[in-house]
Amino acid sequence: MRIDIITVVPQLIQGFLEESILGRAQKKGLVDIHLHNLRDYAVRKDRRVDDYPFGGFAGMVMQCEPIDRCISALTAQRHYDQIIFTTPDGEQFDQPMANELSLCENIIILCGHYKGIDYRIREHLITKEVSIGDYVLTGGELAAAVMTDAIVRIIPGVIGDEQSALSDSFQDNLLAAPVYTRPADYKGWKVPEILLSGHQAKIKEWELQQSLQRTKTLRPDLLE
Ligand code: 6GU
Repeated sequence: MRIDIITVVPQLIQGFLEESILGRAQKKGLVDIHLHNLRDYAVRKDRRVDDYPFGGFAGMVMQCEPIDRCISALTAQRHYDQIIFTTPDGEQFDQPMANELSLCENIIILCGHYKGIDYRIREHLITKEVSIGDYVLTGGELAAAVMTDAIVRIIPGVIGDEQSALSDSFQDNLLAAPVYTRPADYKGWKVPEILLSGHQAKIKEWELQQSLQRTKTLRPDLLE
């Protein structure tokens, strides 16, 4: 899978992509992530990519031309399954959307910034508008990082033991059961006896009951 991220602040995402599981996934060739600095596609000498809004509103708006030039340069080279724009008024990102996007061959994520982007880009080039929750961020970079992380970690081979991506909270609409490691007794805080029993069938049953109980208590909406 290939992910192209377009932003005016690539430094915000760069370090995040290079570390840990995402960094290893790229080194292993399981995903190919490219950052594009929108300013490289600026048409003005000062490399600015925004301008005053028509109508006299406050703030600045990202111009059509740099975005169109950047997206066109990419789409001339390969087909993209989705051209995503990050925006607080987009469709809410969730696990099913991450699952669906992880099956794509190529996607573009355009990070929103400033007051917004010229609406004609959204009308003519964007195929999907996504928000990561009901709050406002200064820019779409964190949203792009969140989406990329959630999409890449479920690509087969990215997480060591493939079982673990499937047993996540939300993957089956249930919250995950608690986990423990050594020591079995820490300052008198004890690990549940059943987990030390070695009885795999009973342990599985305990895990499911814990998941159901935690979901019922913490996120009853997931059971509806
Ligand atoms: Cl995708 N962008 C911005 N700027 N704020 C957000 C968001 C996106 N999702 C939630 N808040």
